[in-house]
Amino acid sequence: MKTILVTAFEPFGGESINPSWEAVRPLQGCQIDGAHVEVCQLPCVFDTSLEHLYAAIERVKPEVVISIGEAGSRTNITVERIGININDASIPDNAGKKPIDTPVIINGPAAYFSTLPIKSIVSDLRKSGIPANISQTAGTFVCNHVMYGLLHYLNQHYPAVRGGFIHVPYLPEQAARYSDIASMSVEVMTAALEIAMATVLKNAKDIAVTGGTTN
Ligand code: PCA
Repeated sequence: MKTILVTAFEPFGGESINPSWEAVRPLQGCQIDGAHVEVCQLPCVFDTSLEHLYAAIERVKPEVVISIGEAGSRTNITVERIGININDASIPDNAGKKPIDTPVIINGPAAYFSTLPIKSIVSDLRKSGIPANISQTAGTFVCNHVMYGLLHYLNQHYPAVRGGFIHVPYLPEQAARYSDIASMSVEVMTAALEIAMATVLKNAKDIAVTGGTTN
């Protein structure tokens, strides 16, 4: 049986909740189209997050790895296209580290593309009534760090394993502190991740759509 590893983050930046973990937690042990789902929470800390991620990959030996994080300013589910080899933090991580312009991996390539069928995922989410889009940047904080580190590790050690990153927006209770910020319920986020996993399992290759469909 195939196994999908889904990771999410602990709260960060003074928040008491991280929507990525709230959405991922219910998926532990569930089956998606005959595949088994294992979930893992990562610390929001540079380098330590990757140590936890690599340990989970070695423990679970997954066929697919999808990492999830919070992007509070975004309006919908965003499927990341690319992870870049840079750490450039504007706030401290949960260990107080605030790297500026350091590489994720010394002497690593500039970037890695997601190996998930990103446009198929966006297309399937939209068909299911869930707002979604491709994102061209995962930022330069711990989420990009984990996306780049994940894709580097898979490239080096498990080239047949597919991986990528999806950002989720705020939960309604987080957005309620502001006057005009988008949010999404945890149930919709979890459903979106179930759809994304099913899409990955049934699409070895991505669909070729461009323009208004997914951008
Ligand atoms: N979001 C942050 C790090 C952890 C998280 O959930 C980010 O987008 O980098």
